[in-house]
Amino acid sequence: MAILPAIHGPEDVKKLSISECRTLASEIRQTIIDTVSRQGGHLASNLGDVELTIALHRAFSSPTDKIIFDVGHQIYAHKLLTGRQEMFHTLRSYKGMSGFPCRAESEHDLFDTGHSSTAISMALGLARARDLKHEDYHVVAVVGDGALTGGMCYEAMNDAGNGKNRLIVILNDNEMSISQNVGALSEYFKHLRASASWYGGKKRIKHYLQRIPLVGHPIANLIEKAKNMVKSVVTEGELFEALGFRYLGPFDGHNIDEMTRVFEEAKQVSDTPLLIHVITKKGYGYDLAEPQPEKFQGVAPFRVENGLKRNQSSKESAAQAAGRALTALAERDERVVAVTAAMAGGTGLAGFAEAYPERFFDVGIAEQHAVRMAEGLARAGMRPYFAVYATFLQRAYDQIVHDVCLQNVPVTILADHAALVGDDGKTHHGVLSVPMVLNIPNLTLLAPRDTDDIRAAVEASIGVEGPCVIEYPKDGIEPYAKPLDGKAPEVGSWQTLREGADATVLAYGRMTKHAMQAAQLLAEEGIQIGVIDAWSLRPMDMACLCALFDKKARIITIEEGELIGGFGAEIARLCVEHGAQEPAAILGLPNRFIAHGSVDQLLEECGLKPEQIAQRIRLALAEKNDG
Ligand SMILES: Cc1ncc(C[n+]2csc(CCOP(=O)(O)OP(=O)(O)O)c2C)c(N)n1
Repeated sequence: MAILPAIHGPEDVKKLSISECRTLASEIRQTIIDTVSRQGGHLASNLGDVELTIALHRAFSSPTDKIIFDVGHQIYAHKLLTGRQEMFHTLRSYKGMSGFPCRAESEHDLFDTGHSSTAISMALGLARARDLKHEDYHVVAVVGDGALTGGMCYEAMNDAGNGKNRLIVILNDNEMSISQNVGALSEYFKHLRASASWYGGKKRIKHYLQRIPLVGHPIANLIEKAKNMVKSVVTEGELFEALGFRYLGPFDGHNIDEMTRVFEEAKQVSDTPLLIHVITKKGYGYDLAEPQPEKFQGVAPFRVENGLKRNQSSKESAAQAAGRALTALAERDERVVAVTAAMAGGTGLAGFAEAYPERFFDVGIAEQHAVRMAEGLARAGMRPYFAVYATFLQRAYDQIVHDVCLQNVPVTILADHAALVGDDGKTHHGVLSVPMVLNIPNLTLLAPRDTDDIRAAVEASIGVEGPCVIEYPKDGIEPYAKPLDGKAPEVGSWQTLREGADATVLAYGRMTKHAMQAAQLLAEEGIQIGVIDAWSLRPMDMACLCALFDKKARIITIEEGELIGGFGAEIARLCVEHGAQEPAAILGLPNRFIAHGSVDQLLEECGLKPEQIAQRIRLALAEKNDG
């Protein structure tokens, strides 16, 4: 390592020669591969934008100029160039560096982000504020071609193109979302890349840029030339031009020199928003990732020499269990169709897509559209299943309420990555999904406790003639307990896993297991705790609940979700409604954004490990006894 250690901030990048920049790029790439192979993380995207990031920091002056990376999963090079090398080895670990932009870490990260397709809106807001305040800096949004399948980008461009605010959008086009990018737009980008002007235009732009001295020319003249150059060279960007952007490109996103010059040139254009199209290769520079970048999108720690996971596990994940159950359901029922918003692999739908390609729809990063489109499918007699991470489902709240529940159509949502997700941190925890949907009329909400019950919930959902959400944490929890009555799970019916005279825990999802473990610990000291798996969160098992009320059972609720508006809060409300004794304790997650770390570490921080639960129950019962 020669150059990277001497980079303490963007100003050091500006001092480098072009050949030093190339060396820097390979050092950064090596650092990223080494670190991600130990810590896990988003590898392929981060290898793809190293040169782009260097060029950005050469041409622009962060933090005065505002550089906003859409999603934010691709900012490792940015972190390494903005004074965070020393903590880079702690990437995604508890109390270590976040894998996403994080304001607390650096003034060069403007927002804490992790969700897609928001950067252009943010950038436009900044640009408008800048212009209103008569300030002078550049605002740059870096957006991937995958993120550009998200509708918010077009809302923002439509708005931006209407005005004259100076704004630069850089389209980082690698032909990939997580997997192959989808939709008509990806075809359009293909056309832009393949067009003759990609080569011809590139040469002419280069020639043009070389001819124009950046210093000493009247700016107006320069701008006029830039305008003409763009008009004469590029006719293919008409989509962006129609939205009011001036289109430049496409350019080679691994050519630091060319990109720097294009960005310098772009800085001179002050009367219109610009879209600069650069082409990069996902996984660039790591021979295992280049041919199969989707395998190296979000990776667990792996061995650099062969790309294999360091901890091989044959355990079935929750997504796999759900995906397999859905494929089995589709075999029996031709109405079953599957929908994903660019997350087929992550949500376990790859097998379904292979088995039933014509009944599988990848809609791009478009959760709102996915839900509304699923409603259309359901209205016309199909049984759509939309598999999505719980955190991204937040996008589609109104579609769930207005388009699905109000119409009362049978759309089922498989909300994976519910509860705490671990190292992706605060933008990715799915801890709001229960409060988000628990109160929506007509909705059935199921939260199975293990992989067998995920299967059972998917099976049961076909019998639900209305909207249904099935939510589960990402880690596959192997079956560990049977209901005392031996009955299979049924919607609206809770399962008693353990009897106990001193108190009864109502829990769902992963917390059911922790409750069982806590009950075991307490049993060893003579405290008898019953555990009920309240997996059918809506409809609740009112017969079971009223029986608890009648026998004046001391109820304790436990959930790995936000407490305000959550399951425990609803049980407390029902206690009041039924004139029953209030719960002895309502345990769950605190009302704050929880950072990254292993799920275990985060649960410990929130007091939800089995030993901690046991202690909290001990205290709650002691207090009630004293009272
Ligand atoms: C609203 C939302 N849905 C889904 C995701 C999951 N996700 C993270 S990155 C990504 C692909 C982004 O593709 P692109 O913008 O082209 O960036 P690349 O990884 O190819 O560099 C997806 C689908 C997300 N972050 N936000």
